Amino acid sequence: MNKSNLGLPIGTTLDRFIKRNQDEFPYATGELSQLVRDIALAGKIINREVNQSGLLDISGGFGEKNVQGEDQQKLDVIANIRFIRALTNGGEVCAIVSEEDEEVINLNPQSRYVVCMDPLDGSSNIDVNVSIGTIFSIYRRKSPSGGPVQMEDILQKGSEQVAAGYILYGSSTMMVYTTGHGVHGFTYEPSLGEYLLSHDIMKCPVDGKIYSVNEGSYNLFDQHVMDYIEYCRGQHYSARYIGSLVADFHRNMLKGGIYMYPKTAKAPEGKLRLLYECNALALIAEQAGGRATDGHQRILDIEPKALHQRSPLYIGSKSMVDKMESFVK
Ligand code: AHM
Ligand code: MG
Repeated sequence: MNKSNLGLPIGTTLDRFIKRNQDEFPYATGELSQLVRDIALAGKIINREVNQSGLLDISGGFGEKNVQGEDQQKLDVIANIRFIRALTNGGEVCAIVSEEDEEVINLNPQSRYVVCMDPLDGSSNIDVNVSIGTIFSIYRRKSPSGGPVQMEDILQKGSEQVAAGYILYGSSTMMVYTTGHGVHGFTYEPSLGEYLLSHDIMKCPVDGKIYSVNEGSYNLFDQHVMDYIEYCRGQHYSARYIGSLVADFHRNMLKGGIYMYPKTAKAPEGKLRLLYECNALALIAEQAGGRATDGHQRILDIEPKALHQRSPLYIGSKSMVDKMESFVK
């Protein structure tokens, strides 16, 4: 049987993996590992609903707009409800920041952890049976537990994350997470109802030949971004863009590539949200040996000023991100 680098065989359940690696979880009181289990459970429920989205009356628009003024899909809303419920029942979280909610959601004030999440990202792909994902970041609150959650608990830099990850609803469903000790990937086995270790120590190739960007917006990008895209074309790199951040990121992490969402003339801060889209993937990228920047600064060093703050994002293989940055200078 294949053994993982941590000494656990490929196929080990997520639960057992977490128990055996309890010392990977900072503060090791069991609360954080329980929280990761709660998120994994919510992911199973979302997975079930995503898989039925062509059958049940849950795809299509919800008829409402979210805080960003974007149309909400029914599954966006459903995923948000499922996650909030799982984290409420779990009791390990004092506050949630969600893409779908304008304000902070306050939960158990006795708890020590804050979760920032995009319950279902890439939602424009739901109705067309294309991969989508959940993204989550976990922070330890700074103010004492028991009291009200403060903005300093919420607006922490990405470098303060104690754990982060994503669940990809793709050709199979996978949960990928880090607690700052490497990146581990688990594939969901639906007949068992378990996530099984499939990718133990995930490493992003240092270099790659894939670039992922919405080239339809080419004329709206800054000159240096256009120049870098020209460079990629000149190198005969492959263009691969799903329009689901988790899926594009995951492919590039496995195969070597760069994902870019630059600022544009229409979106001067970029489109993606720092707290619940960029930071989690930036931590995963770095833990896998890759890089993530806004073009000027490491994503994980950005001081957030607002819940739904946006940031440009360049993320993936280290040498490709380095090269892109050399065009900025
Ligand atoms: P969402 O949170 O509304 O789903 O938007 C985020 C998504 C990313 O998953 C994806 O990479 C990007 O938006 C695609 O945007 P565009 O259609 O502008 O290329
Ligand atoms: Mg999103």
